[in-house]
Amino acid sequence: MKAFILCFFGVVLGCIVLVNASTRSVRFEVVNSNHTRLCTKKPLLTVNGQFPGPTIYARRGELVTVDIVNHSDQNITIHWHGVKMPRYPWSDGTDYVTQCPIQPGKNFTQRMILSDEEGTLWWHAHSDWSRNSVHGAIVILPPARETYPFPKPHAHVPIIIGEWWNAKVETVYKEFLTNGIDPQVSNAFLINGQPGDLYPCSKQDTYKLQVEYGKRYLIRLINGVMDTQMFFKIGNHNFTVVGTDGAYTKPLLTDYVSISPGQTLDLLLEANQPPSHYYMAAIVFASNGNFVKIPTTGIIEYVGNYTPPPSPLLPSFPDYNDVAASMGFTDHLKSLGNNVDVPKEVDETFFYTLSVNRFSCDEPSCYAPMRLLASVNNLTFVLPTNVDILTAYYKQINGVYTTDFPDFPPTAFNYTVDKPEKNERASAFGTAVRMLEYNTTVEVIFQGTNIGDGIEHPMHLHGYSFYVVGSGLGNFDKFRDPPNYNLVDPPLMENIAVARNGWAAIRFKANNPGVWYMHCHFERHLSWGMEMVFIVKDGKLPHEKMLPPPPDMPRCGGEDSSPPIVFGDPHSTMGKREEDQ
Ligand SMILES: *[C@@H]1O[C@H](CO)[C@@H](O)[C@H](O)[C@H]1NC(C)=O
Ligand SMILES: *[C@@H]1O[C@H](CO)[C@@H](O)[C@H](O)[C@H]1NC(C)=O
Ligand SMILES: *[C@@H]1O[C@H](CO)[C@@H](O)[C@H](O)[C@H]1NC(C)=O
Ligand SMILES: *[C@@H]1O[C@H](CO)[C@@H](O)[C@H](O)[C@H]1NC(C)=O
Ligand SMILES: *[C@@H]1O[C@H](CO)[C@@H](O)[C@H](O)[C@H]1NC(C)=O
Ligand SMILES: *[C@@H]1O[C@H](CO)[C@@H](O)[C@H](O)[C@H]1NC(C)=O
Ligand SMILES: *[C@@H]1O[C@H](CO)[C@@H](O)[C@H](O)[C@H]1NC(C)=O
Ligand SMILES: CC(=O)N[C@H]1CO[C@H](CO)[C@@H](O)[C@@H]1O
Ligand SMILES: [Cu+2]
Repeated sequence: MKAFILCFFGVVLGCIVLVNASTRSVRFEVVNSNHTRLCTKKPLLTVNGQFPGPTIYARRGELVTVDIVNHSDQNITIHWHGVKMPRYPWSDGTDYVTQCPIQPGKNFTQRMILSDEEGTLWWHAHSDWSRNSVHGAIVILPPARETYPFPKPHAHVPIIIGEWWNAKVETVYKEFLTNGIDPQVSNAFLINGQPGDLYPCSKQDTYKLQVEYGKRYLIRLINGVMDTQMFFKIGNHNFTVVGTDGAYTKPLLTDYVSISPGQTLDLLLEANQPPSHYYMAAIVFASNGNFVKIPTTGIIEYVGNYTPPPSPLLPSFPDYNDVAASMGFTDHLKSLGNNVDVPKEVDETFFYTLSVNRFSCDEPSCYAPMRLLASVNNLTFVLPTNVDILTAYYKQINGVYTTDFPDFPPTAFNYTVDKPEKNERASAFGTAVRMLEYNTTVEVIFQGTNIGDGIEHPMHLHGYSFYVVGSGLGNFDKFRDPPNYNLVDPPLMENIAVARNGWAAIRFKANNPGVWYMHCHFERHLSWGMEMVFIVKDGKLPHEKMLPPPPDMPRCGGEDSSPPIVFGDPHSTMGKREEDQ
């Protein structure tokens, strides 16, 4: 198909012309299916019964329509992580931000609109913690007559690092909400759904990749775990990083990577070692906290006749809390080209502090006197409950959100001081957005704080890729740091892991109108409120405006009136006994 015009619901202004593009169609049936790992059988929420879920293959610029049918007993939303969805936030799949959830027995047809993304992205559930098992890879190939900016791979190999709890994740999540502290630690990490043979009872549950000597493989690595960054290595093989987050990078030869939840990496692997079997393995990186430290392994098996050693050699990893190794890798990522279109001047500069807070509750309805929360600029985000922010914006429903999200923290202090005042650990509550005029150039400086003992924060923005122009440890210094920004070949990403008690600066041009979530991709921090929303207004020209919603948008009751939404009341969603919900 050479060219066609795609019209959304017959509205003339809602047409986009796709040249040399085609449409693909996929069906996702959300079901509960039984799966056994570590000798423990349990029901998992999955797409089509698969864990990990199906890989979507497409070419750059294509449209993929996905019919999502919810056969499960849970509310669900599906997000296309890293897909910018130009002018069409309606299919971004974030519950209570861009849509109401797809309820049991309902369906929703989502349009995954690819534009300039090429490489690896992924899709995952955004509701509660179901992304633990509801996820899969998105492989975006170049258009038919284009080539890769590196030698052509023989095969594409999606590798998803995942996580397994022996308990039902729904139960872990409920306990976490009730107890108000860190969740129960998971029992295993997984490579393509399998723990690998270093875990008990898992010899048969090991992912195997067969390779032919002399061939080249493009590993499309995705970190789908819930709460930690990961190191990944391959025994006896170095490899070349050629992309991250759906954009190509300068080739980077390395023997390990660090990858944060949400992030993807494209790794070119040459099968050029003596035919044998070798481990690929991933192990947790976390500067703080308690996590299972057994590596998850898969096996790379050369085809042919040879006598392999009884067990592959396990690659040696950096220490699980080696901050320098993790940051050192990420700092080496650069855009493929030079003089990229990073904004050289910015219209708006925001300084966002990221904190883990404490909420003291002494009312009779409180379950615990003290619980953990999280905030951006001291604001703990509270999701609306019976209408989503996008619908409220589009239909001008008042009282759902406020537009006063702060550009700076309410008070300046030494963010990374060793022992911040305990009584400074409280945060405020709100459903506040930051409005942006169309085409505004934006810089956001994320500042990790040591309130609540400091930890990494992998920050993710919907609707955009951003350039990571700078990062460092300690407090950001507005005089010392900006002159050192990389404005030549900064990496284009949608996730950036802000180091423990460190900072990162990103830039983007707000040219995608819509309602876009920005949040920490550690699931526990997201649940605790470490998130905010940008609303990017329409431009003047027709192609600068948001498209209208599809007719089958899921609803949850508050669309047609101005419901009384309670602000600043954490009890409405958190910290209650189950029987009170
Ligand atoms: C899962 O296993 C349980 C217990 O063995 C069984 O009752 C249930 O029907 C199974 N569910 C599915 C979807 O197969
Ligand atoms: C979605 O639900 C509607 C209404 O129940 C039904 O008519 C339609 O066939 C369903 N579509 C899919 C893809 O299942
Ligand atoms: C991988 O790179 C390291 C240095 O980064 C080097 O010491 C090692 O020999 C290389 N291994 C292979 C198999 O090329
Ligand atoms: C902030 O605290 C850190 C850690 O105690 C210290 O190294 C740094 O000098 C302090 N910065 C300022 C500006 O006081
Ligand atoms: C955050 O907000 C809470 C509640 O308004 C307040 O008690 C606390 O002092 C604030 N903390 C900072 C660091 O501004
Ligand atoms: C937005 O920027 C683009 C290119 O940078 C320009 O062509 C367009 O006129 C701008 N639109 C508005 C409304 O400023
Ligand atoms: C599912 O979503 C609907 C609509 O928002 C909501 O009323 C209901 O409480 C949700 N159910 C659960 C179990 O969260
Ligand atoms: C249409 C459909 O799939 N409905 C299912 C929704 O989920 C409930 C609970 O699992 C099932 O009983 C329905 O069959
Ligand atoms: Cu975080």
